[in-house]
Amino acid sequence: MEKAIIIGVNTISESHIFLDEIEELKNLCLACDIEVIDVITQNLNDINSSTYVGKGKIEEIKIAINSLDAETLVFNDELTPSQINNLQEALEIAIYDRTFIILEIFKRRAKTKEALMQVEIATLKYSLPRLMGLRQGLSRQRGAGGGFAHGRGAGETKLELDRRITNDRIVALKKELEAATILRKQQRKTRKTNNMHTVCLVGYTNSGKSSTLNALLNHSKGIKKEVFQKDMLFATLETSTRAIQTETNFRFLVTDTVGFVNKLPHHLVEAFKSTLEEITEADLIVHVVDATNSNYKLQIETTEQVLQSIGVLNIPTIYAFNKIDLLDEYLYIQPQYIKAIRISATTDKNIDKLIEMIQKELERDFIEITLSIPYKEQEIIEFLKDNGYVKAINYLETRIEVLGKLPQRLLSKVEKYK
Ligand SMILES: Nc1nc2c(ncn2[C@@H]2O[C@H](COP(=O)(O)OP(=O)(O)OP(=O)(O)O)[C@@H](O)[C@H]2O)c(=O)[nH]1
Ligand SMILES: [Mg+2]
Repeated sequence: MEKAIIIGVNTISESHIFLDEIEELKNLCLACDIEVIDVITQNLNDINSSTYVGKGKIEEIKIAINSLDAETLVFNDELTPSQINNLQEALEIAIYDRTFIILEIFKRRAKTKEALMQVEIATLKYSLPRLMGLRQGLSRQRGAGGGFAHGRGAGETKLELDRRITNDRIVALKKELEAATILRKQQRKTRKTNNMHTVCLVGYTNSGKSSTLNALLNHSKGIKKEVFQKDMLFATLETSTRAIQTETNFRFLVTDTVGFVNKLPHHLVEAFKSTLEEITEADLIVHVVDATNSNYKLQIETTEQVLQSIGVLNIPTIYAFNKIDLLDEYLYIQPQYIKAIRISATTDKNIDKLIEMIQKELERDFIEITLSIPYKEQEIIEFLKDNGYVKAINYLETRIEVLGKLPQRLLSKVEKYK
């Protein structure tokens, strides 16, 4: 593993948040096979615009690099191109920042063509203004830092060429991605015309979104294809949608989405917009929270900020405080989380209640009806299934009696069978 020192500037007054952020960065590093051998921090009112840390700190870092045999530095914030250049000049070592690490993890996790394209666009956009600094870093650091593909060689003309190639590649990728986006939109439209309600699972990375979807599937009738869940950051990069059918035949779709993280690179959010767009069209959001994390409130805020930035507004939200099996004490939930539930996706605790809550939310405008349908008009039952749901069917001698629910706006369509 590559040996690295983390460098962080603490500009926040609440220092425990800063320390947790560093802890998180360590995990992010680990996810790209980087071993953190030391952490050097500095308290400053503002980040130094030319060298990130203060001048004096540079000397301390130099000594640490030499005495610990560090191969790279990982900075806790996104560095500007000039900061990278200046630091490279002063320290002569490969330099990564938080953004680069997150991009690298996404790159390693991406499997579908769409995700691969999205990550590549984000990475290229991030490296475009930084080609110079990153190139120096890697050419001086031959061998170490391999695996991170950036331009090699030196010289102005080569740099210009790299810039042009990068730009062309971004344009080509965007075009290709657009085609994939159109397909995704069409799929969503089909679902909409089927009138199935969609629920989106959102939340901080590793909070248990995929596990929650699997737990919901466990309570569902019919086909069950589980999604990938794992104790690692950004296990899910692709959204996947599953249909859930409850005991009472209520059906809805649940979409598992990519997790968020503190300081999620804006290029990534931008590149994943087409994937994340799905959330903007959800009827209901289930915000999965890792209740065992001491910073869960901050994680909720981070998630909500990202949601806002992609245009998710005013969608009813249920907060699912997950992993309560690991808590010794009863979890107190602040009243600001109006609709909330304590769950455990792995022990199945309260998953049935969560389904009830989801159903209640989605059914807000549903009215219960009893219909008496002649046998020759039984296709109306399909209509009922597609647009609402059927709780019970009773086949009588001349007619079919159906108990079900339908959205208020569609009641007129079945008026004559009432
Ligand atoms: N003890 C316990 N562990 C859980 C619970 N829910 C999820 N986990 C574990 O938490 C880890 C992350 O779960 P995932 O479902 O993959 O989390 P995610 O939110 O989908 O994560 P990303 O896709 O990486 O954003 C896994 O190791 C799960 O087994 C729970 O209720 N209790
Ligand atoms: Mg997941």
